[in-house]
Amino acid sequence: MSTPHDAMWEKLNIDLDAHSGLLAVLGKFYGDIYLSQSGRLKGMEYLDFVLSEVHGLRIKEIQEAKAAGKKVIGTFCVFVPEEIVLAANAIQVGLCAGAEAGKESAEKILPRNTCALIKSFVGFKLSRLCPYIESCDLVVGETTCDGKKKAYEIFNEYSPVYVMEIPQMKNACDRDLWKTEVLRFKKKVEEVTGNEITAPKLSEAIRIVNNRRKALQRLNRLRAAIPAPISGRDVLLINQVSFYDDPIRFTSKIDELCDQLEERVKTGKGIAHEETPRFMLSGCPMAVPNWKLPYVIESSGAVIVGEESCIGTRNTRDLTDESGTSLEEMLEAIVDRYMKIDCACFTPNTERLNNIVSLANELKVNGVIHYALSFCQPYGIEAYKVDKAMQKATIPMLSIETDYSMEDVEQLKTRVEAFIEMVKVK
Ligand code: BJ8
Repeated sequence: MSTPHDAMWEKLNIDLDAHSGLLAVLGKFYGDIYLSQSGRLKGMEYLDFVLSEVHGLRIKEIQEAKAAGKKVIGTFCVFVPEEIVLAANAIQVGLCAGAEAGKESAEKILPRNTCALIKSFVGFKLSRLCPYIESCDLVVGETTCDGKKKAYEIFNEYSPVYVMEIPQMKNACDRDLWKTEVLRFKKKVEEVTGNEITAPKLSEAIRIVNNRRKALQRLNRLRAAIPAPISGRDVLLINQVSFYDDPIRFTSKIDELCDQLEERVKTGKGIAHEETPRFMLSGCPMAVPNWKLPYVIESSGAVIVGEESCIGTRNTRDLTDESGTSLEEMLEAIVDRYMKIDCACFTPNTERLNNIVSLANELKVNGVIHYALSFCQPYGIEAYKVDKAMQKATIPMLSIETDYSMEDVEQLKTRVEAFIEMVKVK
């Protein structure tokens, strides 16, 4: 079926037939998982709209910005400092990698036992399915896990990738390395955009990105109410959309939604009964449209009240210090803020264990569901330490390993239902 956006997609070298198949599946999936919910806030209509136009109006807006001279920078990791990109008057988009589409092409060149997120971004590129990737003037990779690091070398044959080196420990020399990388990235962004990053521009960019984090922090505080006033699926969607929507517009929409949420909390109303088991998700990021596990959990009689993940609190918990006035001070603040990220690629990673325990206690959860993508070594192996920390804190934990396929939905449902029964008895 042709759409008003076909000409734009064609210009971006998108495979129109495969792409239309992808959008049809996405639309059906969204209807079943999101639109079927009852008691959603009015403010979620904005998110429904953004998602319905995910490859349409937002791409059109990006193309118009490009025509006016702006550059687009695509990223796969929350380590890439968006403040620097915005300060150079460019647009940053988080490239999603949350679907199986393109898996067959990816498996022709990647080992089958590669994590689904990596197969997804390689598959999207090889199958010409993602208008965001095709809109990028620069794609930024990073040396977090080995799978990503090596996959970027292959991705680079199809589309140039600039790779940032991410430290793996948190000693003084690691901070020095990270500072060097932040400065190298600043130089690269200035080169690509042709715009110099000045102190006033960086200060404004820090404020914009912090404001979005503050709106998401407010959302997280409000959703912690008992009974839960918003579903975990909806909050996950909001976090996912934050990676590619315009940051100023997104922040104002989320602030509006939070006003509605505040009203709901005052009335003591929830989307689930107050006795409903409250779970926190912890682990790998869930990129659009990876909604499988949240759907399984919430359709089994529990509610998700927090996500310890990069598409969740790991990305919104820390603000960049806004007190610096010189460029040097602001860059130091950025270096410090990003060094706080507790990705499982770090060793040791006790910060993450402490953060999970304190978040689980703050949210008054009945249990933590640890989520690792199959073949993800950092999160899969760290699950053992998380489990020990949860035992010490006497918080029940269920460890799940899965991918983007739908084959294990019934099996997941059985395990989640058993976990719900277990926490109810406790
Ligand atoms: S800061 S979590 S966004 S790296 S799931 S590709 S780790 S094998 S995504 Fe991540 Fe940055 Fe860390 Fe966050 Fe590798 Fe694991 Fe796959 Fe992963």
